[in-house]
Amino acid sequence: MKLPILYSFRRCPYAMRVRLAIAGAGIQVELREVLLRDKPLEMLEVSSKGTVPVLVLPNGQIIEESFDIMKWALGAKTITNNECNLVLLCDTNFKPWLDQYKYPNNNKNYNREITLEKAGKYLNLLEAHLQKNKFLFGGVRGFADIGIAPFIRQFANVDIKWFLESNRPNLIAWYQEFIEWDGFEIIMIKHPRWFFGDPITLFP
Ligand SMILES: N[C@@H](CCC(=O)N[C@@H](CS)C(=O)NCC(=O)O)C(=O)O
Repeated sequence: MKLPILYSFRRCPYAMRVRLAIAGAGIQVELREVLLRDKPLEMLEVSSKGTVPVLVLPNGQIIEESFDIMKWALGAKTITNNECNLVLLCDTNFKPWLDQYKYPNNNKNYNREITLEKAGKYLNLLEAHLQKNKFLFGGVRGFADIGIAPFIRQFANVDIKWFLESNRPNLIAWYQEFIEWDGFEIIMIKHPRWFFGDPITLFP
């Protein structure tokens, strides 16, 4: 049976959220681990925008946004508007501040205080959700948790001391639960770079 093909990069948070959704949904795909600075032609032929993740379905349909791949995997009907909005806010609002924070040398006007204040607004919003429930929208890990956690992990890793000492106990507990979760470990298993003609790598 032909499987969907997932072009992925292990450390990309967009690809991580998609691998979490695929594994969580019990779907199996053919994984093609790419090198971002030398992307395979086979991937660029199906998705010229050149970002990972990209999913190629057996019927030839291409899904090239992580948000849409997550929805495909988990079933759009199971996801609420509130969950979607919190994930979209991560992508449009939080991620640009995360990039500034990760790569301060890319912006000569970089200001750490302003960046932390702006990113902190989104962290505060997550903290408010997590004061009510263990996960962002209830007692069970869902679309928003897996869609957002890889980005919070990246943020935390820039200055883990600052993150763990910030006054957001519920967010910190949620982050720690995520990084220690078996489901996260599974999607972070290392796979060699894919080349045309290689035997199929199944994921998960
Ligand atoms: N909006 C895209 C963003 C994906 C994205 O930017 N992925 C990065 C890696 S984390 C990428 O492929 N960048 C291209 C490059 O670095 O050449 C999505 O949600 O799938």
